[in-house]
Amino acid sequence: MSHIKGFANASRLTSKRPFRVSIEGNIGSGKSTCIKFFDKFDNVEKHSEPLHEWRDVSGHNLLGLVYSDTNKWTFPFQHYVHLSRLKIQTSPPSNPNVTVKMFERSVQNSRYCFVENAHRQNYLQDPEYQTLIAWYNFIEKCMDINLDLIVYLKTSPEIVWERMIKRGRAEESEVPLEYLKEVHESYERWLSSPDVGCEVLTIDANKPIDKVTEDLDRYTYKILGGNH
Ligand code: DGT
Repeated sequence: MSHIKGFANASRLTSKRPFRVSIEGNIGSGKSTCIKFFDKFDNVEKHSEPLHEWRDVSGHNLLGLVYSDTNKWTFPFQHYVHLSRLKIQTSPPSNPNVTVKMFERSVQNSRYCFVENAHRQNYLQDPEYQTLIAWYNFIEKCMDINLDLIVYLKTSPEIVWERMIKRGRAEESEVPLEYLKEVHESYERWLSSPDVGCEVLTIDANKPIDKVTEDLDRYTYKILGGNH
């Protein structure tokens, strides 16, 4: 069942910038398909996860490295993810017609989902974790990184694990179900917290894609913040 967990949105500091929507969910939850659904709206600027950048940081495939030796490479990988998300989230709109900016995952996701999980699982040592937090806190203080809405494509780890294996992305070939359970738990903790900072629209993404699309259609007014 889909539902909206909401409260007053105090995060949109300036009416000048576009409405910011982050599409969130576990690996294989269907975030890219969800973003494609909004292709038909000219006023929506869309950003998929910049996997191509993570795969070629001056010749280094950071995504591949993090899965090949998670303890060693999580620290630089999260740094890079953080930087690329920050660029997407805060860059000015590409043209004056843009009133909504939609992106796959957010700076907040990096901080409160993946970094928290990495610390809990000891993929990040405490000094590394504290360094990443210090960066996040500084940026949060100095820049408007606020979100206006999170669309949470909620799934069960078993279902997304099957999808992930089926799509056969090279870097993910050895990712165990256990990891998807960890990421799921981390999402649940973050998005059920009273401090999440914006409304969360939860969509049941275990369902087949046509059913998810029906929900996206039904909630378009909400997802675009009335800008359609
Ligand atoms: P979708 O459409 O929901 O299947 O999403 P995709 O396939 O476009 O993206 P997804 O969720 O599979 O993410 C791409 C890969 O990047 C995946 O292996 C998880 C990884 N990833 C993304 N952000 C982070 C992060 O902050 N930390 C870590 N460790 N991995 C991340």
